[in-house]
Amino acid sequence: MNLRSLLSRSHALLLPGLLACPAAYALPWTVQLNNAAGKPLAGAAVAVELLGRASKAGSAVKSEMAQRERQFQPALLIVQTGTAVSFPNFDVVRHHVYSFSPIKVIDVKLYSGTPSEPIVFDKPGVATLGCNIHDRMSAHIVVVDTPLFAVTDASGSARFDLPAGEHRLKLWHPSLKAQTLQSQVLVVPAHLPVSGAQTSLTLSE
Ligand SMILES: [Cu+2]
Repeated sequence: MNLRSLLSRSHALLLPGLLACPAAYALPWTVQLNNAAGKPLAGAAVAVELLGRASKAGSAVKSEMAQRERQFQPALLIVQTGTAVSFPNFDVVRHHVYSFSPIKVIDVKLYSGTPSEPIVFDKPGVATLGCNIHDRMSAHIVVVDTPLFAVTDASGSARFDLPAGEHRLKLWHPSLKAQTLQSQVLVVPAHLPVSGAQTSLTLSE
């Protein structure tokens, strides 16, 4: 047998083994969130720390919390710990953005355009933003120790591609009074249907 046929034979032998053991592959996993009344919970922050391990963003990671038509956009921003967030003001009026939250105290006095220095969110948790000029302006920045995060859609779901393992799921929604994320174990088994799987959870105080 020459080398070529040996290789193709071993590939043919290996391939079924790989297909039967998909643990090394990330597969679709849906997190479905409901509120205490059993209704889909849209606009919730969902993050997955792979194998429960925290990971911080590199120094080049950036994000943005804009102000348009006297509102923060988005109302809920999720970033990985270490992300530099800029606060561009697209309105003709000036804003004065503040946060008294323990993870990040902010006081960007009256400004137009984009403040030159972004703000680095270096601790995990939730920061509540307001504007000193426009009382109804409010937004949250959720800071998580993982690059795997999403906001739940109108059906209350967030989708991830996850490898097998015991991961940590972090959850938060503005309706929660606590400014800390809820945390629980998420076990993705080694053998999954290729179509993936779903976890349904209720998020309440
Ligand atoms: Cu304002």
